Amino acid sequence: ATMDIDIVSVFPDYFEVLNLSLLGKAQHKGLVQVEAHDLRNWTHDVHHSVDDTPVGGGAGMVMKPEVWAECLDDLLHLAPVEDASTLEKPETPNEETVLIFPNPSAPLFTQADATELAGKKHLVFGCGRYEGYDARIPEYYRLQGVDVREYSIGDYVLNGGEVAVSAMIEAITRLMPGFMGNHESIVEESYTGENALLEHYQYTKPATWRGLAVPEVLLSGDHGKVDRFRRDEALAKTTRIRPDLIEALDCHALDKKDRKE
Ligand code: 6GU
Repeated sequence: ATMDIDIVSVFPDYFEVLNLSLLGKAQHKGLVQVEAHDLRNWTHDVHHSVDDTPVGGGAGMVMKPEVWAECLDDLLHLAPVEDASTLEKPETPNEETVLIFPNPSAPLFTQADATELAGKKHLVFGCGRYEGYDARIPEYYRLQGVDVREYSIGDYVLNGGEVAVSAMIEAITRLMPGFMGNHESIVEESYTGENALLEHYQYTKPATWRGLAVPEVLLSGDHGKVDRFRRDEALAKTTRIRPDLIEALDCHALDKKDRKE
């Protein structure tokens, strides 16, 4: 299965980084095709303006719906609708394509979202800049039957969606079959599965380095003991730094030995 990713931004050059590293290789292999588009290509005025002042007042600028819609109609192969207020939102949106807007005021993007999106054929990312985008843009495409998502990547504010989109694309594409050589390392990593703990600490050789020793049990060759040690460590570490993940754990995800204290 291959995936097409379109990104719309007023800084399309930012996405040059996606040609590097593993994603660059995946593109070379034909597994993913990523294309970054300049939103200003869809403007008609001499100033190529993409934003305007907020209705109702306030600071900053808001991205205009007209320019975004001309661009997104092209990328989604949709004909413009004159009066979208008459449209009934379809029960089931299109399953192959997802339109995604990074937005600091949206639900958090999680590993579960990345896993789901890794199975899609076509992803379109619309990067907002400045103080945001007109709320009728996602609304309009939902009414057209497009699966529209808005995601934040964390509780902090970035200048625009570009960094958030590259983070989401990396999280999604690395889960595509054939993207990574080593599938085990995906199965075992943090946030995956019904048992979402932080990963245990990792060590490599030498066994003692600058006076600091690797935990003895890891050198024992006893796989049962090693598994138990790593599990206990992951539980303790998660309790300490991400108690919210422990709260969210399905109690069936804990084994009998986990419960002892
Ligand atoms: Cl998705 N966008 C922006 N501008 N800031 C963010 C974010 C997104 N997620 C966290 N901060």
